[in-house]
Amino acid sequence: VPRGLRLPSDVVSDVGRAAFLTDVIAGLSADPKRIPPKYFYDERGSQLFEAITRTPEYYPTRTELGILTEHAADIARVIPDGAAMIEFGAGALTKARILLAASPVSVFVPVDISGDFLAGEAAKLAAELPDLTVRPVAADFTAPFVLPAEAEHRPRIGFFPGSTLGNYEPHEAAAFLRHAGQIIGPGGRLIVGIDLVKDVDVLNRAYNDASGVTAAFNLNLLRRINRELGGNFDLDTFWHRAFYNREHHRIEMHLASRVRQRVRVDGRCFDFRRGETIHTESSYKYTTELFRALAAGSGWRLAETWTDRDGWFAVHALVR
Ligand code: AVI
Repeated sequence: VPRGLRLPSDVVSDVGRAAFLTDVIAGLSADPKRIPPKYFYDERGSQLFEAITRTPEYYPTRTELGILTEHAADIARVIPDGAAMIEFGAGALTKARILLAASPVSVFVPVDISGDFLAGEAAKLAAELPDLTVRPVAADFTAPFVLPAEAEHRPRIGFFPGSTLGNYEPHEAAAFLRHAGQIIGPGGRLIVGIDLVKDVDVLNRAYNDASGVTAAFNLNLLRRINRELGGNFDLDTFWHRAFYNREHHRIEMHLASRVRQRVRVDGRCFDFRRGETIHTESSYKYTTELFRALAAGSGWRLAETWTDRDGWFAVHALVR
């Protein structure tokens, strides 16, 4: 590449850095301090999240996989023949694979921001299921995006597993459900996986695993700020704090300062009191009734729910 010629990917990463910097500066200037959880997922953060899903304490991923496997045929019954399925934030397609193998879906549209990874996973899936048309879309699924022509003029079904909706503030979750409704259209369906309210000890353990992977995942955010935004966070002076907040029915993750200190990011100073935290994530838990109300307020009717034997996780079918 000639010097001075900038690749589109460089421009994209500049835009990404600018948004990250803006959000970090605004979040560290706020009281209480906070940083949006979407910034956890750089390459190392994504690997650490995968590692979390394999810890004995973190039940959501394996519980949801169990529900999808056990009830695939029942879930498939809410999917009309010849439907186009749109998965929001698709990743490795492990969960969609289970439903697609059991259902009458003709066109599958996985949507994810990391286009290269998605293209590889989509090609593997297309080879496994030759009767299925797979059309990946590399886009931010929270913003409007263009559906491939093959998904037009078909009944549409959305798929949003992983309790990702739980990482949104309730008003954001409602906005997302309305946005998904617009993409899926009248008469469409949406299958959502969401973590349930449960015993507080089970919840607290899931976000405080004994091997410290969740702590490393949380602290990696500071490492990322140091590397990408020229921060000087000393990781040894912060600790991972996660607890269930009953009033808001959410797990909160924080990074707490062990000492009184001043930190610099991109030339700006931020003061921390001893014990002061940055709120890095909320993970909302919904009873079925709470979720029914959220859906109803966003233009959806809760039609069916599948759970595991312990009632720890739910897969809901919503109808517009
Ligand atoms: C991705 N998301 C649903 C996870 C959760 O449980 O809220 C992220 C996570 N944070 C800590 N552990 C897992």
